[in-house]
Formats: sequence, structure tokens, C-alpha cells
Amino acid sequence: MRSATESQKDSAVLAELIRTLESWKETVVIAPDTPDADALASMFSLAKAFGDGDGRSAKVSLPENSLSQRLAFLHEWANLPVATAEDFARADGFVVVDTAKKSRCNLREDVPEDWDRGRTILNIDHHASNTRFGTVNWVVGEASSSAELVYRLLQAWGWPIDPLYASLLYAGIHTDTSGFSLPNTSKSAVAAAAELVERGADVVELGERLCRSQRLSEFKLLRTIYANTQLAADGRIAYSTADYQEIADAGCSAADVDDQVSVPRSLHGTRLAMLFTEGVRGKTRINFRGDSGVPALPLAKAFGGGGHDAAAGAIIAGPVPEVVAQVLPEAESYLNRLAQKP
Ligand SMILES: [Mn+2]
Repeated sequence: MRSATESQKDSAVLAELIRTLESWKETVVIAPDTPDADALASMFSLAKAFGDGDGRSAKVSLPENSLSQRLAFLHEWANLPVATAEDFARADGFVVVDTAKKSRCNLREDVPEDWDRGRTILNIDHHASNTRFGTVNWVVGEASSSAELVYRLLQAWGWPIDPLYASLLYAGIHTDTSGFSLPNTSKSAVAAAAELVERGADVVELGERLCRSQRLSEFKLLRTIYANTQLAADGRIAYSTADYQEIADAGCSAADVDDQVSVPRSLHGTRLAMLFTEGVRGKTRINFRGDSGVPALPLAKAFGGGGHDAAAGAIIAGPVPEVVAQVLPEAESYLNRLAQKP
């Protein structure tokens, strides 16, 4: 539960966010690289709300090849223009959603490194590790998802939530709570989802698209990840791998690596699950998932990563076997240290 002081702080930040948004004519909304459904839902619904206002226009930062095959439908539904380098140059300010650090912003290659050039950045996120890189930062570590935060923002702003907004936001909450089954499935997350269903979120279509619409390529990647799953530390650690060639052989790319860590995570007795993938050649991405009592964030941070206690990630230069050899002993001693704590 948020304390009274925290709620007061929230309403002050919300008021500032709304004041700033209303002072702009043009903006670009940005999500992290390899955006998941929550990042996309948050980016699209906020950009739509902004662009639906009188005389305002919003574009989304979505470089080619950064959408997974399974989530491309969210962009089709939202039907929003993608920002060019000129849009970045022209924007009055920027909104960044679901992105823990500025360097993770998903930008086209022709967007200059100093893309914000001192302009205002509104940073809306639920990652506890967020570096608060924005001009205005609304970071709520205990929120289920960025979509839940955007929903609260749109409500405070007085936006009518039609079925399209409701479906987008529901998709974000549904996926970030892994179908309302992770520890971040708070009362407020479930309440927000119920309100979104009331406002027309298409639960059945979203269930079909998000949970029962694997492309054969994604299915092949899963087969590899099942086959590569290993146990360590007497079964307390379960991990799997997919190197660059295996991902390519399945017909997938880095954008298609999303929640497959749920495969090793699903084994009984697992305290810590890890997935090592080389979506980009020479760089191994690790997804960490901890059981309750095993926060994944400190471990991810030890390797320069970030995220939440329940779900965290890091990227290490090097091929998969090398990175596994580096991370696995650390992970095991981390579990041992936690076990020794009174
Ligand atoms: Mn999220």
C-alpha cells in the first residue's frame, strides 16, 4: 500500500506531468529497446491521448525491427506514426515510459546522441532501479506495470478511456503480471484491470493474441529453450540458453526474446531462473527471475543490469557459454548468502 504522503507526492507529480503535457504541441513518446507489451501499451496509449488533443501531435519512437512478431498487432491497433529524426528535432519535449535508464531508450540510428538537447523529459516508470534521468520523474517501484501508471495519468487528465485504450492498457498489466500470477499482482493492479474490462478491454482477443498466438518460429525458439534447460545448485537454479545461431535458426531475432525465461522458471523447486540469449551477436542478455525471498535485482545489478526484484536483466559482452561460466557461480553464491541470512 502507498502511504498518505506517497499518494500526495503522486498527485503533485501527476499535476506537473499534465501541466507539462498540456503546454506542448508536439512530442515523441519513447519506450525501451526490445519493448515488451507493457512498454508498447504505455507508449501507444499515452501518445494516442496526447495526439487526440486539440492541435497536438504525438509520434512514437519505434525503430524498424524492434517489434516482436507476436506484439506487432498492438502497433496495428494503435495506428500511430513512427518518429523520424526531424520529429525528434522539432518536439517540444519527450515522454519516456517503462525505461530504467536513458541509454536503454529505443531510438533510430539517425537520431543524434544528444536527442533531448536540454528539452524536458517526462520519465514514467515502475522499475525500482530507474535512474531518474527525466526532468520530471514519476517512478513507482511497487506499481505492477507502466500501463497501470499511464492509466492513472490518463484518468487524472480526464481522458475518456474507450475500448481501444482499455485493451492496450489491459495488455500491459496482464503481461507484466504474467497473467496476474506474479508478486506484483497488487490489489490496485487487479482493480485497474477490472475497470479496464468495464471500459471495454477485449480480454478474449488479447488472451488469444498474447497467450495463444505463437508463430512457428517462436515455437521453435521455445523448443530450443526447453531442450537447453539445465539445473544447477541442487535444483535451486534453473537456466537455459539460446545463442545467436539458435535464435536465427528458429527464424527469430532479438525482438522475439521476451518472456521465455518462464520455461526454466516453471520447474518445481526453482528459486532463481535465468535465460541467456545472444540476440545481438557477441552480446549475451540475461533475464533473471527470482522466487519470493530471492530478489533478482541485486544479482542483475552486480552485472551492470537493472529491473525489479521479481524480474531483472543484464547484458554482458561475450558469447553465451562464457557469460554462463561467469554468472552461474555468482548466482549460486548469491543464493547461498541469502540462505545464511537469519
Ligand atoms: Mn513494465
